[in-house]
Amino acid sequence: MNPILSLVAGSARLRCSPAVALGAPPSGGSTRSARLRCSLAVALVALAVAGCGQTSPSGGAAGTPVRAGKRLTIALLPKSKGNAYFVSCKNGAEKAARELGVDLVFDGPTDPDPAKQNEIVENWITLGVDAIAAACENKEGISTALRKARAKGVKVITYDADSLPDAREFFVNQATAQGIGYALMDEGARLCAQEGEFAVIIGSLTAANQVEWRNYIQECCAAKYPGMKMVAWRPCDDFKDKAQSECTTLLSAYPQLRLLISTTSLGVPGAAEAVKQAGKTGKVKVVGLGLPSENRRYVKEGVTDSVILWKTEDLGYLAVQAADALARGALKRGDRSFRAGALGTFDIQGDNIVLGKPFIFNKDNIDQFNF
Ligand code: RAM
Repeated sequence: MNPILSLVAGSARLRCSPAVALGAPPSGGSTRSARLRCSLAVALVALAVAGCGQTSPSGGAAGTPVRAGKRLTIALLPKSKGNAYFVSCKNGAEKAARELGVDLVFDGPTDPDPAKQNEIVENWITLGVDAIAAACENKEGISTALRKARAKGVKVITYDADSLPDAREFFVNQATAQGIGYALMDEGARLCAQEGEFAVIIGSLTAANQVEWRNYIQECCAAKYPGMKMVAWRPCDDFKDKAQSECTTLLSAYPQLRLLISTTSLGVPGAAEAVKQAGKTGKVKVVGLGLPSENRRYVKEGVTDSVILWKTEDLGYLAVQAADALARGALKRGDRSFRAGALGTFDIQGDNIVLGKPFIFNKDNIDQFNF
């Protein structure tokens, strides 16, 4: 019997969502052609799995697919399991696991904690999972454990936030770092009529995604908005309360501040609460990467003007699809595209499988989204 806790019943009814076009708003509905694509994808997956049972090489050493015919276990590591962003990724991951007939294990630190992430990976190596998909709180810190997993034959991908490149096979990236940084800066500049000082809240200093996004915000500002200046940036370590207190301090230290940008989802409601409590609603604009559900209230009150994000369920879905394909030998370095079940086909840029462009939610459309 598989010793690993299975969180997902493989026989659950299949539910498919339409393919997400790059740059198109995340869609919740279903179309006839999407259903057709979905059925075909499911049939192809079934055929691939059946074929795999007859022809795949056995063994699990690094570089070879896992034992043929075996039910796979895929482990999904969030930065923290209490973060609604990763809960939403998990929902999509469960859907992919159901469709693929794999067991999904979801575990992570309760709060962001890189040491705890390492412990969990070590545990998964001992348990013998087939693949790990990790969102890395500390890029360098987790890489040793992920390399060890690979050496033991576990297939490793990262999603959301990358490790060092040699610690994983692919990075399932939500959008290009430049696309995200520029989208945040462009939206912030638009809200301030391209004038004034702004500050940035990031997650942790060691998270690759956060630091890269902040760098692109700065690059975009220098290239396109001479009237704007980043006067400060602070980490909040993915705690909403810390983001709020950092923003409260920034608001009094920089009385001319016109804009707060948060690159972490926890920071956006934190920044909004600080602005609201300081009585600066409308005077200091708030924009960031946030979930519609966590920001709806502030968007409706006019504290936060817009939040930007990708469809987080799709990110979890894509991560599990990629981990499964890698474990079955159906995805290899050098591939130029990847078919991810009901979501359709994605480009592979180098070793990045890219989900698509971020989307902007504002008071006119935020009620259409429930994640
Ligand atoms: C936080 C995390 C995550 C990031 C989102 C936008 O939840 O830091 O890595 O992608 O924000």
